[in-house]
Amino acid sequence: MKFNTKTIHGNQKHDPSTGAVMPPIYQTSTYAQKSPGDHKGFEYSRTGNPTRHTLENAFASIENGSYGLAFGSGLAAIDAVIKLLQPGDEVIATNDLYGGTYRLFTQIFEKYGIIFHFVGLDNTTVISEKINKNTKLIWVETPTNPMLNIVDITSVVAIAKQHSILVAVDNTFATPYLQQPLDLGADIVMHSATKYLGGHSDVVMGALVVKDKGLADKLYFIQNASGAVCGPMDSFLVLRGLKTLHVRMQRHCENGAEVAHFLASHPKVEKVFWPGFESHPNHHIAKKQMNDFGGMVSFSTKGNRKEDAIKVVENLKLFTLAESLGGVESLCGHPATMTHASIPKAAREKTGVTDSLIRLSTGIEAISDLIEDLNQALAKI
Ligand code: P1T
Repeated sequence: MKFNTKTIHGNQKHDPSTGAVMPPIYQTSTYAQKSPGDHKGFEYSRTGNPTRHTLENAFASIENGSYGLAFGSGLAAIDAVIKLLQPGDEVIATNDLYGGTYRLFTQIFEKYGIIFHFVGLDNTTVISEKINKNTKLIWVETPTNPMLNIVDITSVVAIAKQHSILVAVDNTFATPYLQQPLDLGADIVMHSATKYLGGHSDVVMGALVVKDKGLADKLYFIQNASGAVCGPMDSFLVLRGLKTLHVRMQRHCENGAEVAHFLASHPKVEKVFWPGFESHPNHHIAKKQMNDFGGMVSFSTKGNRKEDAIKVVENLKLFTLAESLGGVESLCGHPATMTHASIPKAAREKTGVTDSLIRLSTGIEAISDLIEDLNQALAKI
C-alpha cells in the first residue's frame, strides 16, 4: 500500500459492531467484565482504549512500523523512551533540538542519574568519541528545531549498531510523508503529534512507533505504568488529521520553498535556514533521506538585532505569533524567548539560536497572501 493510501486506510477497519466508517469516540474509562479477566480485550482506558488503539495502529502503518503508542504529549512520548534507561546510562543527543526536550533531559532525567551529551550529530567522529560502554541511546532530531540542520540517519544508525545502541528519531518536523526513519534502521520513531500529524492546532499528543516486539512490550509497560496516555476525543481528532497528512504536507512543502526563496532575496534578511537550498550545509543529506524539504523556515534579520526580529513577529498578521507548528495556519515564533528559552543562552547561541532568529511554520494558505504578509512586516524595520 502506498503512503497516500496508508494515511487513510492503513491498519484501519470499519467499526465491527456498527460499520461506522470513522471509529467511534469510546468516551469510557472502563469496560464491563463477565468474570474477572473475562472481557472483550479492554479493561481500563489507561491500559487500552479502542479509539486510541485504532490511532496507534494507524501510526504504526504510516511509519512502516509494527507497533504504535499514543501519549498525552510529545514530551510524554520522549519521557517514555528515556524511562527505558537506568541510572548511569548515557545518551548522545542532537545539540540543536526542541527546548522542551533539552529541559526534560537536563532538568528531569539528569536528576535520576542519566547522562546526556549534546553534540552536532552531523559529525560522526564526535559521536564515536562520546560512545562508551554506558551509551544506550542516540537521540536524533532531524530536521532540527529551529535551525533546520539535517542529521544523516543512516550514518548514525551504522555507528550505533556497532555498539548495540538504540537510535530514536524525533520525526516531528519531517513527518513520515518526507522521511521514514525505521526504514533507515532507527529503532524508535517519535512524534509530537500536536504538529503535522494532528495538523489543525487543536490537540496536544505524542507518538512512538517501533518494529521490534520486545521494545514495544517495554514501551507499552511504561505507557501503562506511568500513565501519560491521551484521551479518546484527541485520538479521534488526530486520526482525522492523519487522513489528509499527505495533501497538507505537499502544500506545506510548496509554501515553505516559496517563503524560503522570497526571504533569501529580501534586503532586510540576513540569513535563511532551509534545507532545500543547495548552499545549506546538509542539503545533500536532505535530498538523500527526505522526499522534500518541509514547511519550516527560520531566518535572521539584517544586522542581527533582537528588536528588529521582535518588530517583525509583532507585525506579522497571517503568521500568528504563537508556540507550536505544523498546523494548516501559518505561525511565527521567536525561539530565543519562546520555544527555546529553557536552553541556556550560551548553549543555544552556539547552535545559532540567536536573539535575531525568527522561526516560521508555513501553513497551507495562498502563498501570495503569505508573501505579502512577510513583505509588510519586514517593511516595518
Ligand atoms: O509539545 P509536545 O507535543 O509535548 O511536543 C514536544 C516536541 C517534541 N519534539 C519537537 C521537535 C517539537 O517541536 C516539540 C514541541 N515543539 C513546540 C511546541 C515548538 O513550538 O517548537
